[in-house]
Amino acid sequence: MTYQTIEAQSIAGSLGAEVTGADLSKPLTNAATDDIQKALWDHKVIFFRDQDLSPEDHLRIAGTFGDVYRVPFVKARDDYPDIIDIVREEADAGKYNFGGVWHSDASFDECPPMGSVLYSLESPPYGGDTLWTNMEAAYEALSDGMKSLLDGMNAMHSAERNYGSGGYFNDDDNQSVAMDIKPSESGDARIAHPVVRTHPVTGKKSLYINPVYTVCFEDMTEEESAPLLGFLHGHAIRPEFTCRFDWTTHAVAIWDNRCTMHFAIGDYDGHRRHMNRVTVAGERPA
Ligand SMILES: O=C(O)CCC(=O)C(=O)O
Ligand SMILES: [Fe+2]
Repeated sequence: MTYQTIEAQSIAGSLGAEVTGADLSKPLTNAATDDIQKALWDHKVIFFRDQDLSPEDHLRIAGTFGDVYRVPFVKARDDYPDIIDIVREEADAGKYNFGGVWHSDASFDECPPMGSVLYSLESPPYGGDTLWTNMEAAYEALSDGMKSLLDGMNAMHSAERNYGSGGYFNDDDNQSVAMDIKPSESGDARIAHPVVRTHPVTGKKSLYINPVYTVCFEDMTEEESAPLLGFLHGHAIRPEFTCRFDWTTHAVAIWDNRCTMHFAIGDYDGHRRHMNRVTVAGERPA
């Protein structure tokens, strides 16, 4: 895969590439914008290091992919309502860790985000890596019988376990020190999405379930759904489908939220980690 203005070096066999040759603090030429988009479709998550971004730069990069998605339940920055601060303080040691479970962002929404642009403002001295997994590769590796079974199924997604009225964040013991996360009754809603979705740009099929927001298959109980969902979740995070990014301060990750899951590793107790995220709106999964 070659590009006119950038180079992309894979960091793992299945997905993820580090991109060089782009200065994201400057408005991008049309050719550079096309290249970066193509690199994202090719690699599903792309990384840039040593980028000195203002909030305006950050918003402009995200804007090349689409409209901003306002993240529910998580309070945005006061000065930039389209940017969320993702912070884990020293005092969050041993508990709170935003994104510390395999998930696809906001799959509980009717139209979940297309992707995100995540920027590191402060990386801990060690740890705090993020993992991504390739849900297209996970789908491809299934047997023909399993593929045709799943092709016709829907699953129910909900924020209920995290942000619902009985969810994790409704417990005072689970509050973040720095982030303001507001559970509400709207978090209890459920929405059906296809278990196998087709990417609107590449036309490729991928698994679209995740262990946080997918509660059951449509028209089945949670108990009935758990064995197959459990198998699929374990299958989807087989190490060969994943990549791992070791953040450095001022690095950027852009991921396609439609064909990946990710996991933020909270293994840096006693240190601070601070990220900014701009989320890009997406379409209804089909
Ligand atoms: O902090 C991270 O590495 C990722 C957290 C997360 O899940 C997200 O920003 O969507
Ligand atoms: Fe996330």
